[in-house]
Amino acid sequence: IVSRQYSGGASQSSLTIGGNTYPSDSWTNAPQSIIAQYDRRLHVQPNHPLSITRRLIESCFPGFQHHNDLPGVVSVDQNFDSLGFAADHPGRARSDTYYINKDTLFRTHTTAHEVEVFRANTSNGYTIAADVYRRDAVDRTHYPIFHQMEGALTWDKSQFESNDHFLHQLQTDLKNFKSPSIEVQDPNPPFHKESNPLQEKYHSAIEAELIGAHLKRNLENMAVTLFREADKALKASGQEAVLEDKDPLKMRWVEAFFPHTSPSWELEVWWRGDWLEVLGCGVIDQPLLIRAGVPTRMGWAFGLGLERLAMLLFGIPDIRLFWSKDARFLNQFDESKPIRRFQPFSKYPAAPRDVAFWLPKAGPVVAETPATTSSSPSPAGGNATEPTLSETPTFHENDLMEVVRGTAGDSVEDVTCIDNFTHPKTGRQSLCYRVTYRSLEKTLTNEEANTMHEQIRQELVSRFGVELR
Ligand code: FA5
Ligand code: MG
Repeated sequence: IVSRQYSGGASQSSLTIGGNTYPSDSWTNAPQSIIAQYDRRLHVQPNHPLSITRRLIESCFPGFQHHNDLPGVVSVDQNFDSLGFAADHPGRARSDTYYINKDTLFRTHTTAHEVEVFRANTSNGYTIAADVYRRDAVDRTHYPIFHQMEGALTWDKSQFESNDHFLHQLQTDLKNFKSPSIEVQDPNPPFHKESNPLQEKYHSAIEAELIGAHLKRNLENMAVTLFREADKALKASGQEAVLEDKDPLKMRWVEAFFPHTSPSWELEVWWRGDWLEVLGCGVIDQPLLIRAGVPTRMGWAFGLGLERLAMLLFGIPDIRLFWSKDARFLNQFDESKPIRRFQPFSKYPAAPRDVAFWLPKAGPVVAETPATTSSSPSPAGGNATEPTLSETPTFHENDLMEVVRGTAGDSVEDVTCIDNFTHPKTGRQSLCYRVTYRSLEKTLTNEEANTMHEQIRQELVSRFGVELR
């Protein structure tokens, strides 16, 4: 029953992205603002904070092969089907994913490349760093393009089956893996074997246990490396360090679900008074490895967000800064030196403007509940809606975010729903959003903010048939 969704203005019959041309169709929703930023490749720009963070993580996995050049336009098969995403998995929804056409999209995670990299199987372990794309909220921690880093390690099953020495060695390694500087709450937490099975059909209990433990100890080690660097940078800038030398770094494992791993976990780290989700991981789904043509391999994989870690390492307060070409930003980072805290340049004044409107009466309303989208957890976060074409435009909160980004770009710091009201008699729904305009590079005049805001209001009317209040 979902209807025609916002196409981002892509009304042409084809799209040209990175030198390739793709036919568009009724699934196309990738806007020019995204296409224009394709191929900035921030994660490999020398001295860029995302590149520095990537290299620091790579250094935690010696001997791994590092893939940093895999192109961001992938097939639906690569991004979803080959990873075991169900046909009705919400991550596939057009409200959450940028489609180029029904078969082609901007990858929503680096996992899109797992099958091809396992197929090539040139080494036991690898990382993949790349730009990923998700339709999402507008605020200081969300940007429609961000960067992920994937890591995976596999063994041949025969190593487990026929080699007592190998097993013994692995067990001993794991036992000795106790870093004195961390405190892991519940290093091997219980999980639900029904929803997060041990893959008994493929893995013996000891194999599953060893792979899971090896995964967790390696990632704990990586987290220690990263957070110690963050702490050193804090101390060097004269700020109060977060970790005391003798205090352990606190972490915990939380059960998670991914179609491409089982069992799965998320690692959270206690940082400045809060639990911070750092990554998702798990034992690789064996059917995925079978599809990749390496049925005798088994192992673990993880995926993390580079911005999240870079913001924490360098103290970068707004995710838009990573895209800045301003020398006052770029000149602060030097990959040949220890990490230093970012020194914010002057903050320009904010210009908040509200927009309130009635949604059109006809058609179901696909809108997220106010102010909850910022925690949208996975490529899966969102509404499971199977798009079929009809004449009624449907409104999803991410469509508004897209109108704002398409019109005002990086001049908007935040968009928050401040009122959501359904008229008791007519049943009509009214929404009010506060759009906070603030450039990172200059003071916006009242007139500039007004002009952008008026454009956004008119777009909402023409795209979705809303009635402005
Ligand atoms: C995934 O994308 C899985 N493919 C990760 C994975 C890989 C699991 C391999 C198992 C094996 P998720 O959507 O949670 O999961 O994203 C992974 C990480 O990316 C998060 O832990 C977070 O660090 C980061 N991340 C996710 N969404 C955002 C966002 N909007 N902005 C910044 N970072 C984000
Ligand atoms: Mg997650």
